[in-house]
Amino acid sequence: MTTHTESQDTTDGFHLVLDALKLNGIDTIFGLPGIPITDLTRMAQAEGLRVISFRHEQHAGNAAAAAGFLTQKPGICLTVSAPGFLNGLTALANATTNCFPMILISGSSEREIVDLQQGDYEEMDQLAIAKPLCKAAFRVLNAEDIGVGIARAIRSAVSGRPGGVYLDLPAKLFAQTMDAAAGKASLIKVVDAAPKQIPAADAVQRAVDLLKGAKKPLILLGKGAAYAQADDDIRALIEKSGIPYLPMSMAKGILPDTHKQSAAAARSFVLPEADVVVLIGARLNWLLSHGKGKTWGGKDHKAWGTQKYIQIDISPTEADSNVAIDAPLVGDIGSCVSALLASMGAGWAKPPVEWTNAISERTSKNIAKMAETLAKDPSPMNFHSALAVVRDVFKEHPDTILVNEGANALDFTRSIVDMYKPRKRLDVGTWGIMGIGMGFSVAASVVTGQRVIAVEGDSAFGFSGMEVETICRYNLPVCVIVMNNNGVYRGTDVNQSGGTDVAPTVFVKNARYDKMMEAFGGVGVYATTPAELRQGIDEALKSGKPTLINAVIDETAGTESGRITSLNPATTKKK
Ligand code: FYN
Ligand code: ADP
Ligand code: MG
Repeated sequence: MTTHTESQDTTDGFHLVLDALKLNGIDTIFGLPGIPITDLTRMAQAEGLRVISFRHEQHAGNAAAAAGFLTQKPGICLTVSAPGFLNGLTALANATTNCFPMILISGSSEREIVDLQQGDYEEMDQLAIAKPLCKAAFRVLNAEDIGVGIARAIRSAVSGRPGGVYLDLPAKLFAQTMDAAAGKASLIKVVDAAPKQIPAADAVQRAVDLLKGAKKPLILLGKGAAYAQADDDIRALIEKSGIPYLPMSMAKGILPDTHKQSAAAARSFVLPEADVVVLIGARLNWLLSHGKGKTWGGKDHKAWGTQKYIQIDISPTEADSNVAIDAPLVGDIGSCVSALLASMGAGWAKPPVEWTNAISERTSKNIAKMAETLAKDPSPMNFHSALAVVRDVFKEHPDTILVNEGANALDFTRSIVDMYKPRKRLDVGTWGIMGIGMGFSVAASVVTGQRVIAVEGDSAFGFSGMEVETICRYNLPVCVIVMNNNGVYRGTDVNQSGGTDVAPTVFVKNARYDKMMEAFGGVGVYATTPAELRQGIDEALKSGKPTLINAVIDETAGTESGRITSLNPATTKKK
């Protein structure tokens, strides 16, 4: 390890980077040591930062992204040059897509050699590669600019629409020295990193006027609404207005999913029927069928083309990205929602009971149907009977954080497992990415101190499975449930050529994922019944020990691509 041998009056790049992070309230770094940042990780730990070291940079990056979502502070991911940087880049791009604030800091090799392409160790023009995939990218070449570099990275990550920022730190920078007092003076403590953005009064009035005339209003809550931490005002808006609401997956729990105004169980009814839709931190992207097509009633529907939208978003260019937005409300969600509340005034008329009763009727019917399915106890266990257990656990332990990925494991969990508190559900987000499981779980337990349950498809788990070692190493209270149905989507596919290789979607049958956790000192549980699953979860929650429950699911259970089968291109060739 490089020791700080210079006189006390001198500092260096290593220390300036750490001091700048600490000055700005950063207390945790997710990363993976190696050239040229190994010493930086050691020194960070020595200087009192928590360093969570991973087995692959992508998971460190995902952890940083989840930390950013949960705390509104940029999560930091630290990697080595070229390959390590590229491994982290997927997480950075995903964070940007999801509007999660994070900073990927990568060491890089010498500019002089990189720019002349002379073949340096891990040579790559990382800055140029990162740029199109993130919100902002910066490189610091001189120690005296480290303060500015970190300040710009922090502001870029959290202000306006949050996102991923890349910070390139060439190896030479770390060893540069400068006078300690001048170094200290060069650091910047960022003031008001994510300034409030107050919506214009006329925009608020336009929205209120539109809402006033609505016969079938609907509020759509997205994960931007969860990120904003404006829970009380959002709840007040919904309850005061009496408007039914539909949460996107990571907005579940802003209000408890059991709230009587939740229209979650009547999704396919409310979307085409609503006349005024209020989007709060939700984009009209593929997850909402771009505001068009069958989900919204299709061209034959009586409401087609007559629906009006109010969109609350911090990004002024989000409006009209898919359909015309009649009343855009640009600002931070907290400010916009409280402005709406204030403008609605006293005596706001609740929506017509024909509308709310019709929703309640559908909701009750679907919930009753779901209850019937969940009450069944088939052998072998299927997604429903396993998730009925998880549903009960969350009801009893609402502070637990749920991490969720897979196809069927994702889709079933989303509609079966109710969330009761905000920001307790972390999932595959805007891209439907696989591989966030263990990184998100690590971050969630590290930054909140809460227990985490990760419901993972067996395929999804494979992307980050090696990080169970990380979970064990830091002794984190994470309980991973692998929904094991022997394959991608399910385990019954056959090789259409008749050859000896198994089909591309099929895994080793009856794989013992539980033994992976045992290999590193955690608890492995093999569960074939809901009772065994329940017992495994209860013990994990009680002990807080790293646990992996291999939940053996019927291998015929599961649909290809879960609920998004329609996104598979149709073959033009007759089978
Ligand atoms: C929801 N529903 C319920 C409940 N909650 N029924 C009973 N009780 C409860 N609590 C109903 C709801 O009304 C829907 O029925 C159905 O259950 C599913 O609800 P969901 O999940 O909200 O709706 P849907 O149609 O699946 O949402 C579309 C979507 C979603 C695109 C937003 O599928 C999604 O987030 N998908 C992410 C997929 C993904 O990223 N996959 C990873 C890649 S997998 P109906 O109203 O009858 O429709 C690679 O292959
Ligand atoms: P979901 O997938 O859950 O619908 P999206 O990720 O599509 O959510 O949408 C989140 C939206 O929230 C983005 O358009 C983003 O600009 C917006 N957003 C994020 N944070 C804030 C905030 N603090 N205030 C206002 N809008 C925000
Ligand atoms: Mg599977």
